[in-house]
Amino acid sequence: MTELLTGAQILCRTLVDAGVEVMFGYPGGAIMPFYDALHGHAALRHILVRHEQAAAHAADGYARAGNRVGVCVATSGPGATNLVTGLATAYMDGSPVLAITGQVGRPMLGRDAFQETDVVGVTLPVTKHNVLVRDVEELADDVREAMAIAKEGRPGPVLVDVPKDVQNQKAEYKVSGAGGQGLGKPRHLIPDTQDLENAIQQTAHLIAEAERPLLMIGRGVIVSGAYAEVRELAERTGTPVITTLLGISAIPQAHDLHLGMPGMHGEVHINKAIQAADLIVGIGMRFDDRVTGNTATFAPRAKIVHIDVNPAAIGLNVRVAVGIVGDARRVVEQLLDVVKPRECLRWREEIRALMRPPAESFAGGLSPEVILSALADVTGGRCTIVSDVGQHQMWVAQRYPFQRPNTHITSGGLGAMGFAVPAAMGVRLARPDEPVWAISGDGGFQMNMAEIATMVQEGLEVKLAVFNNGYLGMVRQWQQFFHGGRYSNTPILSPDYVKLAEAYGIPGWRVKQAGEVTDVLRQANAAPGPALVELVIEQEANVFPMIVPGGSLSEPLEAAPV
Ligand SMILES: Cc1ncc(C[n+]2csc(CCOP(=O)(O)OP(=O)(O)O)c2C)c(N)n1
Repeated sequence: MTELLTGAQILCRTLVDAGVEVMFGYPGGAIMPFYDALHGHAALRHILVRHEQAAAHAADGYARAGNRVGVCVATSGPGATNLVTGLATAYMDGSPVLAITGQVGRPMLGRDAFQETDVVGVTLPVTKHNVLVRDVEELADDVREAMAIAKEGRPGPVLVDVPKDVQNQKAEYKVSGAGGQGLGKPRHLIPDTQDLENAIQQTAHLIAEAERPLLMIGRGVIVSGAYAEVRELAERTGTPVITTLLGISAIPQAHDLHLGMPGMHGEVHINKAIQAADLIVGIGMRFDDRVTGNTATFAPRAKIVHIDVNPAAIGLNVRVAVGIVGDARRVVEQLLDVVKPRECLRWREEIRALMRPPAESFAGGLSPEVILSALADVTGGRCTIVSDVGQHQMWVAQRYPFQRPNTHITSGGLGAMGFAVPAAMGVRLARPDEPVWAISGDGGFQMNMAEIATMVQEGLEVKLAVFNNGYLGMVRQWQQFFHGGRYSNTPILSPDYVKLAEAYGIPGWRVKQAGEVTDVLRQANAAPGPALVELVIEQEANVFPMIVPGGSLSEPLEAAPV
C-alpha cells in the first residue's frame, strides 16, 4: 500500500531530498500545517527570526556564503509582504533564495480573505519565478522546479505560494515526478558554439593588441568559482584587475595586479585608469550606474568585452564590442586556451604613477581606517565581513584587506539597509567555523537589531560592529555636498548599545579612542557567542573620493565642495 502524506509533509520531504538543512522563517495561520509537519523534524533546522525581512536576508546570506539555495518561510499576507525587500535584494545580487509562503485556502482565494495578499503578483518583479500551487499533486515538482530555476544561469530568488488546504491535502510522495524531467537546463539563450569560438578568438586578439587593458570582475566570478582562472588570465596577460563592490574578494586585495573598486567611491587612479583604458573585459558584472557614472563619458577610449551568464545584461548599460553569454569560469577557461602571454609593464607603470596614498576620511581619532586595520590584525584576514549600506560599507570595501574568496558579502544592487545583521546569521550557519562580522551604521543596525535575540536563542556566533556617527551618514554626506548642508532628518538617536547588549545577555563594548580598538575587537572576536562593539566615530566623516551622482569618472571630488 502506498503511504499518503499531507502537502505539508510532502513539502518537508521534498526539501530534505533536495538537500535543504536549514531554513529561516516565522509562522502564522496560513502556514501552520507546514510548521506542524516541521515539528520534531530532525533533518530540517528552522531558525525563528524576529521579522520576516530578516528571514529573507538570512537565507540570502546563507546562499551566498554556502553556494547553495537558502530557504525562508512566511505566512500569507503580512508575513509574505515582509519578505519582499529580502527577495528584491537577492534578485538584484543574483542570490538563489527559495521563499515558501502560506496562502489562504483555495476556496477563499480572491475573496479578500483574512491575510490574503496576491503574493505571486506582489513578488513578480523581484523573483526569477514564482508559483501558486494549485494542487497537492503538483507541490513537490513545483518546489523542485523553483529550486532548479533559483540555481540555473544567473541565480536568483523564487517563491512557492502554498494554499493552506493544499498543505492539508493528502497525496503520494513521488521522488521525482514528470515535472522534474529536464530541470536545471538553462532557459536562457545559449550562443551557437561557432559564435562562442569566434567571440573567444576575438577577445584573445583584443587582449593581445590592447595597450591599456583592464579586467573588471564582479560577483559572477564568485558565483562560478572562477577565482583561479581569472587570476591566471590576469597574470598571464599582465592585465590589471578592478573588482566591483560585489566582486571584492574574488582576487586577494593585495595581489600585485589588483587595483580595487571602481565608480562612485573608487580610488582616483582606478577611475582614471578606466578613462584611459583601450580595452575593458567585464566578467560576471553588469556595468551598474554606481560603476560607470555617466555612461556617455564612461571609458571613452575602451572597447568593451562583456562576459555574463545573463544575456539581458549584455549591452544593457554600455555598448559592447564583443558579448559572450556564459558561465564566467567556463568562458575564462576557454580564453586561457588561446590568450598569449604578455606583461603590460608600461601600462601598469602608468597606473602606478597615478596612485596616491588613499584619502583620509578624517585625521586622527577613531577613524574607519584605524578600525578596519585593527580588525584585519585581530582576524588575520580570516573572517567573513557582511556589511550594511552606507558610508561604513564603502570604508569596508576600500580598506579591509580581503584575502580569501567570497569573504565580503553586502547588499550591492538594492542597497538595502538592515541587510547585514540578519544576513550575517545566514553566513554563520553556512560557515560555522570562522568568525563572521556584521558591520553596520547606527541607522541600518537599528533596522534589524531585534535579530540579536535570534542569535542568542539559536547560538549563532555573529560579531556585531556598529559605526556610530549619530547620522544616517551617507545621506548626510549628500546633504552636505549637494543640499546646502541642510541635514534634514538625518541626525539619528541610538540607544545605549552596551546596555542593549546587556539586555540580550551578550557582551558589549563602546570604543571612543583609537588606542582601545584593537584590544576590544580582539576580546569580541574571542568571546564565545555573539558580541557587540559600538565604534564612536567622527560625526561628519565623509567617504572620499566621490563621483557626483550621474557625473563623469574623470571628475572625482576629493574634498567637500564649498
Ligand atoms: C532600507 C533603506 N532605506 C533607506 C536607504 C537610503 N540610505 C542609503 S545610505 C543611508 C544612510 C545609512 O546610515 P547608517 O546606517 O547610519 O550608515 P552610515 O552611512 O552612517 O555609515 C540611507 C538612509 C537605504 N539604502 N535602504
